Amino acid sequence: MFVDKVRIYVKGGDGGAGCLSFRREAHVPKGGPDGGDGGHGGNVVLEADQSVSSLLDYRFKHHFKATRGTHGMGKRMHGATGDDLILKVPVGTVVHEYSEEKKETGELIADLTHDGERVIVAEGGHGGRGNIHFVTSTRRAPAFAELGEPAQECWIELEMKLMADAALVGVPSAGKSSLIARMSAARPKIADYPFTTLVPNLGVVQGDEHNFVVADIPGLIEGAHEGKGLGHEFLRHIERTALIVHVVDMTGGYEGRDPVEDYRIINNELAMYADELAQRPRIVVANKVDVPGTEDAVRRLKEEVRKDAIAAANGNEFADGVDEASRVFEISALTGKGVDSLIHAIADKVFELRSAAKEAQEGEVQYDQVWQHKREQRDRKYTVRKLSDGIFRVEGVQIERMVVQTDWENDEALSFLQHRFNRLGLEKELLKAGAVNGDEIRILGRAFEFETAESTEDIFAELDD
Ligand SMILES: Nc1nc2c(ncn2[C@@H]2O[C@H](COP(=O)(O)OP(=O)(O)OP(=O)(O)O)[C@@H](O)[C@H]2O)c(=O)[nH]1
Ligand SMILES: [Mg+2]
Repeated sequence: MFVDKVRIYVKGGDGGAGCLSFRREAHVPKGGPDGGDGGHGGNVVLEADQSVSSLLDYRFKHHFKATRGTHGMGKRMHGATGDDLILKVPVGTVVHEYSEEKKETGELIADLTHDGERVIVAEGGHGGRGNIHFVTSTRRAPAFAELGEPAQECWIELEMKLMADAALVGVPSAGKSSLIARMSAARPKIADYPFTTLVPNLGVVQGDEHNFVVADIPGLIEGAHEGKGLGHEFLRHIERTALIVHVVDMTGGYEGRDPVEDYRIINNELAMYADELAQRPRIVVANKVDVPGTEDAVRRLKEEVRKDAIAAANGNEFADGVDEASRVFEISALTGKGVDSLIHAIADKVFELRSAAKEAQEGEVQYDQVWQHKREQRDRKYTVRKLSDGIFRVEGVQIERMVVQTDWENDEALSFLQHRFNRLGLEKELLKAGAVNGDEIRILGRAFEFETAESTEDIFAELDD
C-alpha cells in the first residue's frame, strides 16, 4: 500500500506569566494583591481531513509551534490564550512518538481513521497564576507570582497508510491487476506468470455517485497465513480495507487448477490469518468467463458460494442477506464484460459500509483523551539519581517544568516551589536515596541545598493554616 512517512517537531505555546501587582487607589495607600493569571498557550493539534491526500506539506517544513499565552496584568486581568495550531493530515495517518536523539519510533499516539478525528500532540503550557492566588491568612501580600508553564514539545512520526475501500484478493494470475486496470486509471504490470504484482497498486474508481479506492493485492497462495510467498506482507494490507473483492480465475489458471478449490484456499488463508477477515464483507468475482468452457466451473462456484452464505446464516437458507451474499459476478477483465455492474455493486457496498462506520464512530476510542491521560501519568514520574557523594540529580518532565516556572530571584516563590516538591513526595525519595542535610540537589540547570524536614514542615504549616 502507498506509505508515506515524515517526522516533525511540534511545540505548544508557552503559558504567559502570572502578574505580581498590588491595587492602587486614591484613598488606599497599599491595596491588596491584584495580579491576574497568564494566558494558556495554544495546543498543536493533528486533524484528519478527507481533502488532504498526502503528507507532502510536512516533507520540507518540520517545525511547528502554537502561539504562546500573554502575561497576566494588574487589576486581575488575565492574559490572552494562545491560538491552537491545527495541522491537517490525511485520513489514515498513524501517529507515533519519535526520539530524534535515538532515531527510534516510540509509542502509538493515535491512528486517525475518520474525517475530523483529532489528537493533541503538544499541549500548550498553563498560564502562571497571579499573586492574588497566593494569599493566605499569614501572607496577606504575596510578593510573587508564577511564571508561565513551558509547553510540551516533542518529535512525532506521521505515517500515512492509504486506506483502500476494497481489496482485490485471489490466487496469482487470477486477473486482479487486469481488473484494476479496467476499473480505474491504474496501469499495473500484467503478465501470464504468477507473482507479477509484488506491491499493491491503488486505483480510484469512479462510481455513479461516489468514488472509491481499490487496492490490487499481490497473489496469495496456500500457506500465506504462515508467511508463504510473502503472504504476511500481503495479508497485512487487507486488514485496513472494509470490503474484500475475491477474484477467482475460472480457467484454473497457470497450473490448470480447480477454480472452486482456489476459492476455498483463499477463504481459508484469510480466516487463518485473522478471524475478522473471515467475517469481512465480501464480493465474489468469476473472472475470465470469455474463455470457452468455463460454464461448468461458474456453476460449481455459484453453488459453493451459496453454501457458504447459508452456513453464515446458521443454515437458514431464507435468511436476510443470503441471496445477496450468494451473488457471483461473472466478468471478463480482458473484454470488460460484466465490469460495470461489478463497479455498481462495489460502490453500493462501500457506501453502505462507510455509513455504518460513521455511525459506529461515536462509541470509538477518543485518542485525544487516552493519549493525554497516558502522557500525564508518565510526566508525573521522576527519578532520583546519586551523581557522586553529596550530589543528587532529579529528573522528570513535570518536576522540571515546575522548576522552569519558578522565579529563582524570589524567596517566596522558592518556598512555594518547595511546597510543591513535597506534595510529590520528593523529600522522602531523596531521603530514601541517601540524601542528608546540606547535600546538593540538581534539577535541570538549577541546584539547591537539601534541608531537613523541620524547615519544610514550617512551610507546610504556613501554607496550610
Ligand atoms: N482470457 C482472459 N485472460 C485474462 C483475463 N484477466 C486476466 N487475464 C490474463 O491473465 C494473466 C494474469 O493477469 P494479471 O492481471 O497479471 O493477474 P494477477 O491476478 O494480477 O496476477 P499476480 O499479480 O501474479 O497475482 C494475464 O496474462 C492476463 O492477460 C480475462 O478476463 N480473460
Ligand atoms: Mg497482479
